[in-house]
Amino acid sequence: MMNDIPEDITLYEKIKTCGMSELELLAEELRDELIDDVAKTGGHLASNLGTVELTVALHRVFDSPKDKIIWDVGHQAYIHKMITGRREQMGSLRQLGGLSGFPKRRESEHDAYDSGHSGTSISAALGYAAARDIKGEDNEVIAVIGDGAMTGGVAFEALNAAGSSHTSLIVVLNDNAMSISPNVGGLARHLQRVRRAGGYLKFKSGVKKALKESPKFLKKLSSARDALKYALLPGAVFEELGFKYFGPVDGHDLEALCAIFESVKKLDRPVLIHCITKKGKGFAPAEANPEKYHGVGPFDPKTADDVTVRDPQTWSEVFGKLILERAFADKRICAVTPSMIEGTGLSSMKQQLPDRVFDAGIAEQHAVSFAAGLALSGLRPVVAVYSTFLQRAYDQVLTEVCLQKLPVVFAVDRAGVVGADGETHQGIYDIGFLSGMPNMTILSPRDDQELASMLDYALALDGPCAIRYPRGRAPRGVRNENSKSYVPAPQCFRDGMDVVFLSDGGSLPQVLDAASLLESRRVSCAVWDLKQLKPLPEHFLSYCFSHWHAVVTVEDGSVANGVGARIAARQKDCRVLNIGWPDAFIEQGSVSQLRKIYGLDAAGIALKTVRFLEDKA
Ligand SMILES: Cc1ncc(C[n+]2csc(CCOP(=O)(O)OP(=O)(O)O)c2C)c(N)n1
Repeated sequence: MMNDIPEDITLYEKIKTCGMSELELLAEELRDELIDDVAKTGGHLASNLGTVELTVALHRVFDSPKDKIIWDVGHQAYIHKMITGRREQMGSLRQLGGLSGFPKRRESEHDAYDSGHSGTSISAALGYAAARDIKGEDNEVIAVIGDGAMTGGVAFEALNAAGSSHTSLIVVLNDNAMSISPNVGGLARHLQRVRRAGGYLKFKSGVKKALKESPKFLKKLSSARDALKYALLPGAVFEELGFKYFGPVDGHDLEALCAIFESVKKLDRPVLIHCITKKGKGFAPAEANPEKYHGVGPFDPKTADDVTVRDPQTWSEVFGKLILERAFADKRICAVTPSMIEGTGLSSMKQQLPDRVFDAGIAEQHAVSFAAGLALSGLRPVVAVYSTFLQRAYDQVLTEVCLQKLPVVFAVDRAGVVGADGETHQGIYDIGFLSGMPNMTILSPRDDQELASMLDYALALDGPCAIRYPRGRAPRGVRNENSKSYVPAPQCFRDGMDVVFLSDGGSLPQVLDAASLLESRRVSCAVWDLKQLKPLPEHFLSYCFSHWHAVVTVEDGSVANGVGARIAARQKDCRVLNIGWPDAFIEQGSVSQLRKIYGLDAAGIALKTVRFLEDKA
């Protein structure tokens, strides 16, 4: 069909040179290929299906890598990867050693900014634009941000700064009305009103009209009635912040997108182009259920059936059931989550007790301060959040929750290495940063029953408590009939003479297997589950240091500032080895592959221990 285009030119060049109807066909071809690729590897399917035309149009009009395209979150940049020379490698997406599921500067000069966490694209773009101005260069800078990501405080901070910067900067707002779940908040409502009003900006003429109107129109506002009318106009909120607003634009109409992008090129001011897209576009199951297809494992593209064996019960599911039961029993209990209702297991509670579940938007800082307010008013908030995203709220946890010793429970999901999402998503820093917070208690359950006991314990505490548990399958434990009287004291799982392992709950299965391996090599190992990682059990540690010559700590977290490092700092005469993830960024791969590479599987732990015991110096 691409009759005018020589076969051997790259996709990138084709996009720049072909006719509009070929461009449309090309977009469809890429969409089909994307579905087949993601069906094999898993990934952020629905978000990428929604940005096919947007991405093709951006590359048609702008000149990457000279022009900088910055993807917010970066989970929607698959088509960008295909266009910029990585089409053949899509089969390796999110695999060990393969393409990242997010933009990575080391992968391509077309990836202007490494991302993974949301809301930062406008700030980074403004930085690029300011540097361009200082250096006297003339490239374009474009931030592509979703309506979900726009709910984060950092995105508002950037809009505030960019709007008054008078510099040339293009923000493309990809509005599909969805975060992972339906988007929330006042801005989402404003955008919804614009969408419902219907009608898309008709390119060229519309752009010219919009450009003419802006300043004069504002001056013309004389009466309160006019001002009110203006406030209801699409994009008024962005105009007030200093952006020239264009939209809404049909985000699947390639011709319209190209025309608008072309028209705003070289405008000497910040502009915002409001594109309306459909999450999951072009794949019926994803259009019907964009939440499910936001992030998927491998599936059959014909039947849409999941082809991976599902974990029988995940930690998130266990937490979801437990919090719902507790909330029914105690009216003070409520859940807060920064846009992770589904991922943290809160969907049932949201359905059954909608008034007691708060989706804060992708706004971790707000979620934590909001929970602080709930706690001060006598409620018992549980903030359900992934370890990696809790990083965003470090200060609120420290200087608001911990300083005021507020009874806020943090259900820290995806703690430890998470796998395919790679560096930006590994939950290996929370032990380190939470340990430095006075008044904080940190708990680490080993199975579903212990999560129940720990949740009850945390809900009864007179201060903040973080319960951290990994991604994936939760082992089944023995039911504790007395869960209300539970105390998280260290528990012995195995006795031995030569060395004692002190483990967190997440590493316990590997540690017990390592102890068995070592036993077969005549190394007699004791294994204790610490359960509580802060405060540390001082008496018990003194006992360990006097009873064994060698202590090995194992944790599913970074060794830098981890629980092991704190234990090692307390010893006097005893040798201590800390095993955990190295003080580095951990790449993508399956959790078992990564455990093997970094010596955190049973064999690796056994080997490190043997070397440590042999090295008596
Ligand atoms: C700080 C932070 N919190 C949470 C997430 C998890 N997350 C990834 S994508 C996403 C939804 C993004 O919605 P939107 O920007 O509208 O993009 P869409 O997927 O709808 O295209 C969320 C909550 C994240 N990446 N970063």
